[in-house]
Amino acid sequence: MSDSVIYKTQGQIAYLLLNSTPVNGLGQAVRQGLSDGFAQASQDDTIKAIVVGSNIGPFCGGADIAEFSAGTFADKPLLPQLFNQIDASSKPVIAAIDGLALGGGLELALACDYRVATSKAKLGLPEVHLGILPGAGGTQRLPRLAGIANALQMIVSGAPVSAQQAQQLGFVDLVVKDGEDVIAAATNYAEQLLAQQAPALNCADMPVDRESLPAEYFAEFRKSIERKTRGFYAPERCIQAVEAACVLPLMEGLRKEGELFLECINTPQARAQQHLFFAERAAGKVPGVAKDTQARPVKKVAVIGSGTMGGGIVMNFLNAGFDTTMLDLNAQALERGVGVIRKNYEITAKKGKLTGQQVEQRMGLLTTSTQYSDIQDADLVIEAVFEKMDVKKAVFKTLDECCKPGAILATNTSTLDVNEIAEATSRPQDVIGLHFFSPANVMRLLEVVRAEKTSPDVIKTVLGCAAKIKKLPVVVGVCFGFVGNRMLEPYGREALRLLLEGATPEQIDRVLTEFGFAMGFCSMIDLAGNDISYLTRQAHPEVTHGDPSYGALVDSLYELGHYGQKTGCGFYQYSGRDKSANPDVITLAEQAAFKHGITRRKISDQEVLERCLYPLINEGALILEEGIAARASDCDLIYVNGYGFPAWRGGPMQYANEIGLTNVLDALNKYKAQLGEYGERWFEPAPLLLKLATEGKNFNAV
Ligand code: 3H9
Repeated sequence: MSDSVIYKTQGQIAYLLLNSTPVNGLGQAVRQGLSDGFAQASQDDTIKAIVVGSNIGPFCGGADIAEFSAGTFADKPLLPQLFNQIDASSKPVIAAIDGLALGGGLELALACDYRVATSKAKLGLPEVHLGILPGAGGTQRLPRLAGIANALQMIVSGAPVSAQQAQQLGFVDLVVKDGEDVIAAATNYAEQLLAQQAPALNCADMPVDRESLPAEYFAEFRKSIERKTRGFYAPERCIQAVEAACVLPLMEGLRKEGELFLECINTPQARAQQHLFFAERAAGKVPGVAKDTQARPVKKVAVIGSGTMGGGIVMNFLNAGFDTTMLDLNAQALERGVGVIRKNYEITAKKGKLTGQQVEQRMGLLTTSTQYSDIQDADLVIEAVFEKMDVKKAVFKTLDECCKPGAILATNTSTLDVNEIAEATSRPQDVIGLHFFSPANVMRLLEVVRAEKTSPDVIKTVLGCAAKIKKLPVVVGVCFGFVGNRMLEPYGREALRLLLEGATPEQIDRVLTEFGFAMGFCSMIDLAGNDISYLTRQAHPEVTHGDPSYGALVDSLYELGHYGQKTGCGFYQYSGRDKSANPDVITLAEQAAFKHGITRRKISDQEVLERCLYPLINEGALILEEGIAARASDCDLIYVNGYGFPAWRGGPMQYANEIGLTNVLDALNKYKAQLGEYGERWFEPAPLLLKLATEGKNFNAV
């Protein structure tokens, strides 16, 4: 037997203990070990019951995800068949679950006859987040054990439940205290079963109760998730599998589940979502930050600035239980800021997502101040003041004077040079950028900007804090716009230029939302306010490389006071929640086109898509080459989590990998030739893109 599963016996009980770090992924060796151990226990007449547990702590994190792209998930023994054998066992099989039972891990437990879990265990079927469905019996066994509605909810949301919830839902038999030896508890349970001569159970004998649900149940469920799952392939296949469980005997349902699983596993979506899974893990490994780097302790946090951004940042830390001081030199603004935070919490409480007591607890962690001397003992200070270099430098100079040695001084700048800010202090090694995305208490992405002198332990510390406040930190280097906004620049440039060449805001937004973006570029600018982009362009003329053309239309909108939603007019006109075309946009576009010598023409949807996306990808390649991002998958995480890029496409770089870098390269060259001087200026392929495409490689090779 392989070392991946330990087989041992004690009296009448055999133990199969998964033994594969880090999470007992069900790779081929583990499957083989389970299969061999199960066969041995089944054939041994002295064995009357079998306990399946873990030798390393957590029960099981499911199938080995790396095997999907490698294709080895199809190497025998296959998980579904193995679990069918366990389900059909004539001897009672008891799962002993500590920590987690996810995906194939829960499916293994469901194939057992009884389940004992510790109170801290989490049980779930997260396959939908990997672009697939539970393919080893989960969609057929869970509805039988927990009921259709509960099973459907768990499978389509992918969200785990606690052991206590699982017990209420009917698929855990006994919950023992956290810290109790779960194998010993399962052994006791097995002994009781044997004493009672309790039978081995088979899911095939369990009915599925479809009648208690209304006839239109599935149709309504589909409607309820429509918006959230737009564009995703797997959720509908999950539903179809559960529908099959309602009408088919177990073995036929399992066959149907297998078919649907195979339909999902070979899709670009499955590859994209699995790419994102590994991308998140890779982002935590930062070049130059050794694994054993000691983090600095962080207990007290201070945020400078009480505006929308400052308030949102404060809420993150209050939510995570940090003592937090919000500092603003303007007492009135400070009071307003506190009011906004309280109001936000009260709205959440009204929705039933927080209790009144929790609101007070969080507010109780907040102190306010108008004096820098009050934050001298803060471990982490985050500045969120006006986006102007002089203002930021003055703040950092003051922080340098008042903060204790070793305090981490972070700036929330989205555009300014963090090296320059760091140099305003006598301790640049303690300075770092923490670029939160708006709304800061909601958005998961956090660009962690590593300046030239930022020390590794500062990076390690902020990564730890980010995890505590439930953010996804991605470490990037210093350049204008860092990774996210720098890649956004060419994307926006092309959208604006296309308006001059003949596209409409409606066409651009439709093409981008059909591609899967949460919002089209024009709607996004209207939401953020084009005054912001105007002011940024004014402050950083270098970004336009002396090209006055593409900003011309949006500048005219700005000059007319049409800032977007906040003024009721921008690329669109707004009346309450209704949005309609702004007829002036075409006239302004025609005037700007005339002024800049641009011939207007009919623009195809394909051109809109290629011209918006490919320069963004090309910028990503430049960013990689310059070392601003450590890996292409970091750019993908930033786009999916901060810019509404469809997760089912895996991010822009993964999308390029999927469609082929040669196609991106050819299209860039085509537009370079086709668009005259403008094309020459903006469509030069990045050397890295050229190199990889020529070598037949993709961005994962970097
Ligand atoms: C499935 O089961 C399909 C079946 O229905 C049907 C099949 C036919 N595979 O996240 P962490 C690695 S699909 C491979 O940092 P944590 C991870 O990459 C599967 N590797 O730790 C990392 O490696 P590294 C359904 C895996 O404590 C290391 O373990 N299951 C897997 O924060 C530590 O991971 C899921 O979707 C895996 N299944 O969180 C669960 N799981 O150190 C996916 C982990 O080299 N996993 N690794 O970077 C998770 O959600 C979290 O990893 C978990 C631990 C909660 C388990």
